[in-house]
Amino acid sequence: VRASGEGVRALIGRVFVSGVLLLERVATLGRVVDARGATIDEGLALFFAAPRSYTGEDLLELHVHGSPAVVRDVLAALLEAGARLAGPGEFTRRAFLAGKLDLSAAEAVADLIEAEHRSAARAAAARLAGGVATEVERVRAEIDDVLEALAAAVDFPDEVNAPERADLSARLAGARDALAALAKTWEHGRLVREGVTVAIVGASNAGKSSLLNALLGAERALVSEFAGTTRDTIEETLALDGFVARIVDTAGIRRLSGFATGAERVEAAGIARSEAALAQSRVALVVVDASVALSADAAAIVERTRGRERVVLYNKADLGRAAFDARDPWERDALLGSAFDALTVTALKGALRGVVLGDQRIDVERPSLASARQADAVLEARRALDFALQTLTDGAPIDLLAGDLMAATRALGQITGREASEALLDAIFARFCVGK
Ligand SMILES: Nc1nc2c(ncn2[C@@H]2O[C@H](COP(=O)(O)OP(=O)(O)O)[C@@H](O)[C@H]2O)c(=O)[nH]1
Ligand SMILES: [Mg+2]
Repeated sequence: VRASGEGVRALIGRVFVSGVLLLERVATLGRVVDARGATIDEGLALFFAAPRSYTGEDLLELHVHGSPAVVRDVLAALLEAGARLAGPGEFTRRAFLAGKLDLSAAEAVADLIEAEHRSAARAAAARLAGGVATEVERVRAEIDDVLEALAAAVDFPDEVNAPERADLSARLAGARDALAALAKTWEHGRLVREGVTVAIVGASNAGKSSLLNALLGAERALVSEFAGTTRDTIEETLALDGFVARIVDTAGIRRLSGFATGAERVEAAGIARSEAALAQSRVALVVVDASVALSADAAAIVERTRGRERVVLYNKADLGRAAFDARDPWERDALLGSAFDALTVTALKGALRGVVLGDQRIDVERPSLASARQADAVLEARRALDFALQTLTDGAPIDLLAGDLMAATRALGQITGREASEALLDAIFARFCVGK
């Protein structure tokens, strides 16, 4: 439980009792007490004096036993002693206001808390180290330099030579390209953070559930020789060298006749969920039984997923390859293999990576933009630079550049928080949970 702000020193006297003096930055054993002095718990107190704390303010941490009841009582004691509950992200917000973090680092804190996956955590940590802010500030400084040169030439036309147009163009184009590169990291960053949803679809009994299990290396989904074993969708997370795939196993999709029996109605509900999973996924992993002639249901799914991002696996190659050999010329890149074969599973992971990444390399250590807000700001700055560059090519007077260049620096300032509005801060810190 932590408390931050001016009243912290007074709070300590009311809620923490120890035989020894509570020194700054020294874990001290004692008792946490309520307003009547009754002991709630024994624990450690840590005091950080301003400005050397996370928030930049006086900050107290009470380390108590993890039972929710104890924590609740400790909170109650602090409230009674004069504290109030923090808003979501308020600690980090105060850290930002005290100049401890820039805004992109504060967002990285939120991502770090949310990061489910190691590579996502690494990317968040890289951003926390200030990579994005450094790059943005570099570009901003470059534009500021150009602005200064322009201002000097406009204010003192007799003493200062007007900057060379070619030189201005080169500098602004450099800044624009740096922003374009930064914008590209947004797409990558989103892959790392949010992952990609992959729906395993196909006719029943094609081996979809077997494939999910093989991909995960664990028996997650029920497999049987009876068609219709999978009724509901099952979702699991798979790390694929650089990004996370959320793999959804679905019930087999087939056309049902008009008059449905009770069992078929249950099946129809399962099929509806499969359809929804397919519609919501980015990538379709289509599984076809290769060992027998292509069924109408299998053909329909292959047909329907053509043109979207997908991987087609003709499965059960150990039993035969009739359907694979009879496949459409469109499906030249389909895979032939078996869910029981490790090489097939490796090839499949490679194919999924290929579909999602193409030949891009994801470097999770590279700082990347972390939010649509940051991406928008970069885009806005880039557009302003494009206008400025156009002005230069058109041969218009160079004092016309200033407006666009100022717009560009303003947009970039929103990323590091130099120009952040109160409303923007509210929106960002609302993402945090209370206590962070
Ligand atoms: N021989 C062989 N059998 C397989 C293969 N993949 C799945 N099966 C079997 O096919 C049946 C249906 O598999 P299942 O994964 O439940 O299919 P689903 O209905 O598409 O989920 C089970 O008996 C599996 O053991 C394979 O590559 N080779
Ligand atoms: Mg299944």
